Amino acid sequence: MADQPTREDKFSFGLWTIGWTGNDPFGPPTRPNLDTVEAVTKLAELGAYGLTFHDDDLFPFGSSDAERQREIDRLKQALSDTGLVVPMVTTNLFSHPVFKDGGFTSNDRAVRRFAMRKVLRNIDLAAELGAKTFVMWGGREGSEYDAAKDIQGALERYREAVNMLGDYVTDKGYDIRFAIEPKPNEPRGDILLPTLGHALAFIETLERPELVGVNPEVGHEQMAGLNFTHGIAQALYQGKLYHIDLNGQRGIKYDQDLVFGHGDLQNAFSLVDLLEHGGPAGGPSYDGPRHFDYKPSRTEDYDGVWASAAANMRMYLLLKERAAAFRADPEVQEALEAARVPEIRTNTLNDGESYDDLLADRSAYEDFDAEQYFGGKGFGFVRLQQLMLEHLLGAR
Ligand code: GLT
Ligand code: MN
Ligand code: MN
Repeated sequence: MADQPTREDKFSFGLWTIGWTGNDPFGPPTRPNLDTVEAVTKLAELGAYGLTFHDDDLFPFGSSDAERQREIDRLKQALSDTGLVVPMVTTNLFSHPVFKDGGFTSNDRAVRRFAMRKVLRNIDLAAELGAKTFVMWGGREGSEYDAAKDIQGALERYREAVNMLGDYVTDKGYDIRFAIEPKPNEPRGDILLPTLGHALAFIETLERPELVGVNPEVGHEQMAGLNFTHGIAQALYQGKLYHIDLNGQRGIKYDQDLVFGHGDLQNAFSLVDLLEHGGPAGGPSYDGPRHFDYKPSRTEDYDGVWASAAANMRMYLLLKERAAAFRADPEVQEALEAARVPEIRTNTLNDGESYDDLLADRSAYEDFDAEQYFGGKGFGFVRLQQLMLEHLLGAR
């Protein structure tokens, strides 16, 4: 059975996750507020290594400088008492009414300038606390009505903001990189940079693309019907997986933010396999925080909240153990060979082969028997999938 979580596992939680009190569009909170110090203490006890937060999670919007400092000092004390770290910080540009049409891309220029200032102030705090990643989730950057937003203009303003932030951390000498978190919709009808692919393409238009990567969330890609593991593989391939939000989602519907693995379990398995092993042929794996961005269900009291926090880490460790067993199984290795999975790593052209050489190769075309693929040369992918599921179920 999987081990207990330790600091080396790099599990982190958003203060807004365990601290979510259950208010949703249909009803008020079902739990009282969670104090930051208690959150830190409890997470440390459970084996997490990190806490992340939005500015407004730590000190309410509009706090005086003194109130803000008091909460920062309480957090710092709790961190030094427990050894927990703050690997990532993010800014709330979505809750206060001022951001009802977004922050960086609000049609209202004064709001955009206010959003920039709010983020700059929070970057200073992130640097002070030693955070290395600054997440940007543009939940309100979007629209409900096509005529209401000049999308190309909005993308220009998004770029302007991120470019300015890149200048800021560079000039200040901060060791901080940015991670854009895509989401297709909710709370806006349509959100800008809706998927990982949109975000990766946008990043290449920036002045300092090396400072900006992605923070994909399991459920957000799955809300768009996409395969999260495929997206993460591409982000790793392009060297852009700067952070990750782990949780669970069951199909294309509202953002469920379930415990990791409590949604699409098969995709969670392949994800952990990828993060831990870097894909079937090795390749870049991920060594950053395993960050859980989930919501303890509204049905739970605080015992249930902490049980759900522990469940996220346990699911990850169980899947890691199952994935290792899958990779180590000789029958799986043989099935992978039979399915020709490793062959994708062989160049399609020979070393130095030109298109002229390919055109001259009769075995590639004139003498190639395409008909043998009818009723023959099956790939055996189903057998491989069955073996994977048997490992997932603990049947092997
Ligand atoms: C918000 C959102 C999350 C983001 C957070 C970062 S806040 O709860 O639903 O997916 O990661 O801003
Ligand atoms: Mn979510
Ligand atoms: Mn998230």
